[in-house]
Amino acid sequence: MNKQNRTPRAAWCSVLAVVGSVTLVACQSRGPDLVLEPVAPPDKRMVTQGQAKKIIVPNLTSCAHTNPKMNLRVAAVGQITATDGTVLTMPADTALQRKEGPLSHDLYNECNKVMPPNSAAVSTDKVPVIEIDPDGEVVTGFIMADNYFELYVNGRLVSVDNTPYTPFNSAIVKFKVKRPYSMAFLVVDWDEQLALGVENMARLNDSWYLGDGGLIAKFSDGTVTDASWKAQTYMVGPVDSPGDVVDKGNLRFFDRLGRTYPDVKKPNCRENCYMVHYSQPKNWRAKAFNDSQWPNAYTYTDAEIGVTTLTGYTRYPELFSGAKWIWTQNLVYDNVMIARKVVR
Ligand SMILES: [Ca+2]
Ligand SMILES: [Ca+2]
Repeated sequence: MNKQNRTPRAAWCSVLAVVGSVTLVACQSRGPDLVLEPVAPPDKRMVTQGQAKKIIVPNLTSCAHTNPKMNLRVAAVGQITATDGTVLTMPADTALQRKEGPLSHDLYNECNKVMPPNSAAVSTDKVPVIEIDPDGEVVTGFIMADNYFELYVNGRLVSVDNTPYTPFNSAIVKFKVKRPYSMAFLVVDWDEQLALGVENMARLNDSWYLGDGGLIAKFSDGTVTDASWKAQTYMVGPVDSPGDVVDKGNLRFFDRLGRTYPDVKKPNCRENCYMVHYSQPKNWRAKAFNDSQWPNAYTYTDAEIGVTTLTGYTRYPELFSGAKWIWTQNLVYDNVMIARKVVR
């Protein structure tokens, strides 16, 4: 066992009673040491060109209540073959499509007419508790992802975003767990022109709009999304040339055309654009997955995220206070992100 892979055992003690000259002390361990796996081999880099034409799911969104004013868009799933022959699912292979795991409990969702007017009107009573450790503490979390998230705690799937694209929704999750524990999010910036990362943005009268991502979450045990999280990108583009995306070990860079709105520019390639993909490590969901070589998350302001249409967030400032929006290096050109945190 590599000593560097171990985290020190922590404990805190409290005085129960003093009887004469004897002091009774109770100590509680913060849980067993977390032994990390060896660093995984490098992710395989793959390249696609153009739009995914093969559609395998016409629309993953099921919206019970619709109205003409809603920002309701089609969340299709497609396939495209990379230049090395790998068949890739676009925009991502998700638990929602595989029908795995518990669907998210709504904090705010126009599709289900769950729209509490403010934080005081939000109830967490009916949120089911996913039990990971029977003797753990119940942690309640508020989550908003642009656009889709799935959350694993200690490798166990605890919440699958029930609305993968739009309307923008937010969720409440509860799980019972002991420290140290891991959280791992897969987050997808969905789009219509699959494998190009291009949206049909009717609101802006732009059918070739580059969407951007974002994840914010706050948990009752004090854990919040911030720069202490790890965040890795798995899909970068659209780019004029695959060589525009530069790898340095586990760091992936593309910032030539900007990182956030309003300064982002579009590439010239249109339907011939390339997308650079990376294979996800087999065990990224696991508690002991070694993310030490991953970059830390970048934090983004409300203005950079563009929260004006994210009512499921802006209506509940108290529920998200102290948490930061996170993503990888490029809020626009990085389209699929895995974010991880070990809570000690
Ligand atoms: Ca969503
Ligand atoms: Ca994007």
